Formats: sequence, C-alpha cells, structure tokens
Amino acid sequence: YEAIETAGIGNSQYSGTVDLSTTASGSGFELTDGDRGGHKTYDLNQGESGTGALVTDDDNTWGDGTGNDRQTAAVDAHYGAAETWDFYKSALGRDGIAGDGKAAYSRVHYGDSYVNAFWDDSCFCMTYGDGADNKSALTGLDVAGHEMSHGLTASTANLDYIGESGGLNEATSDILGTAVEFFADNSTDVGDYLIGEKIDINGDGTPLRYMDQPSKDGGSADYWDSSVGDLDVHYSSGVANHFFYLLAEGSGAKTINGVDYDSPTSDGSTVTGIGRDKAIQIWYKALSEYMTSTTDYADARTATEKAATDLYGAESAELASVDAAWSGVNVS
Ligand code: ASN
Ligand code: ZN
Ligand code: CA
Repeated sequence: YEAIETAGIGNSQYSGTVDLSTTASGSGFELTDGDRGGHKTYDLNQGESGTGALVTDDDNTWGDGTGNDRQTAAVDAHYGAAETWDFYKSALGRDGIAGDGKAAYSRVHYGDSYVNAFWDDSCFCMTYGDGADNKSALTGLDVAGHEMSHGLTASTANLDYIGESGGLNEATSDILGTAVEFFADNSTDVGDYLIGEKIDINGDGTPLRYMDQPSKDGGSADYWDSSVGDLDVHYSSGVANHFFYLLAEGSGAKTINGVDYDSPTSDGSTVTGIGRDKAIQIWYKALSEYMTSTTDYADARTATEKAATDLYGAESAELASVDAAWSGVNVS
C-alpha cells in the first residue's frame, strides 16, 4: 500500500477557495498532507481531548465556506498549516516547526463556544475553538501561523511564557503569523499588520491586535517601560510588535493593501523601514541564534543588533534601522 497525495479543493471560511494537499484513502480522501511531513487535521466534534476523527471526504472538495458545516474549519486549519510550513521553508530555509521535517497536527471544533486557539508542545499540535456560539472558528490564516510559530519558538529560543520574555514569545508568533499571511498572497485574505482581523473575536469586526500602534486594542503597550513585564504576555508583546512594524515599514502614516496605518515613535523620532523580508530575516536569526529562555527587551535589542550585523554588516542601513526602531519603542 502506498499513500497517494492528491490535490484537493477547499472552500474555506476566511481565505476563499484554496488548494489542499490530501491523501487518497480507501474509496475517498483524508486530510493528510503528504507534501509537508504528513500533517493531519482532525475533528474533535466539540470534545476536549484526544484527536477525535481524522477529517475525510468522498470527492476531495472540502467544506462549504460557511463554517456551519463540519469540514470548513478543517479546511482553514489545513490550509494555514500548509502555508506556514511553506513560509518556513521558503523564507526561513527551515524544514518544519522543529527544523527536522516532522509534521505537527491540527485539531478543530474544540469544546463548546470556545473562543481561543492554542499550541501545545506536549502533543506537538495546535487546536482551534469554534468561537462565540460556535459561529466563528478561530482558524484564520494569521492565527494558524501564530499558533504553529509557538512550536517554532519552543524549539529555538524557548522564551519563557512570562514577563518580558513572554511578551517576546507572543510577539514572535504575531510577527511570523503576519509574515505567513503576506507570504500566502491570498486575494481573499490579504497581508496586513492586524492580528485576527478575519475571526471577529470582538464581535464588532475589529481585529484582536494592531502592530502599527498596539494600544489601539485597549490593552497592549506601544512602548517599553519598567512595568511592561507585569502585563499579560498578549499585551507586553505590543512593544516587539511595534518594533517589528517600525523596522519593516518605518514610522508615520502608510497604506498597505488598502489598510491605513499610523505608527508613532515614543520620542517623535523617525524610523526608516527596511522592508518586511529583511525584518523577518533579522527577527528569525535573532530568535534562533541569539535569544534564550530569559531574553528580555534589552537583550532582544542586542540579539537583533547581532543578527543585523551578521546579515548586513556593522555599517549597514539595516542595523541603523534596528537601533532606530528599538529606540522608537523606548528600548535601550
Ligand atoms: N491563543 C493564545 C495564544 O496563542 C492562547 C494562549 O493564551 N496561550 O497565545
Ligand atoms: Zn500566542
Ligand atoms: Ca492579519
């Protein structure tokens, strides 16, 4: 017996019609991605443990795009895992989450009206709730990239999930999840510097987080101060999310893919952006070579300075922008 990888078609809830890598099984197909380590997507059917059932289909066309069926959430999750895998390979030169080609797996329809998604390193898997009234699964592309990237962080810097290192851990997931969204180049779910803009987690259409000016969410920090490590990690992440935006795009007002941003620095200084691709290279090299479990914001500045120096040189404009962006968020 040899598994045959096939090209399925998915009607997703958040990313339009997408290609899915599936596997022939019996007379039908299953959500096993033979192109990417064999990543499988399971339906927990509102359960909260185990794997539930591997998602299968008769004709290799999956989901109805509404989210009222059982398959659509699985389509978004399977697609998000594939795009994240491809981003790691193509942009980071990384073979899977841990760099060893090993697939994770995804579980959808977790719990009842569960409004969250999470990575769990002990199962090497990611899990998605169905959202309020089980109507908006938490399976947006940037959310999938965010959760999967918690696995990447665990296998690299392993930033402690508390205090400033916890904020850096969270920001790393927002940064890489955002990079996945831009990488996917999906016309229905275009790249932006918003987190969770598709999943309507607030019930009023607003995103969960904003990287250009994190305080727009009502809780996140725009700038470092000595008490930032006391915040929840999803709020202290604001400092690094803001750093990343400033480094990639620069300070001030800008419109990207139809979304207006306005990114102020703490002291009114100007930051010149170096572009998303270079900013990602710097963050990833810093994360995988220079950050450790106890890295705080001051250490993160040093780590990215080293990475920028390695990649672009000590006299480079890229290193100058790294310094300007950290100063712009009050990290010295
Ligand atoms: N969705 C959240 C996150 O990835 C779950 C959590 O708070 N651990 O950060
Ligand atoms: Zn997270
Ligand atoms: Ca987004």
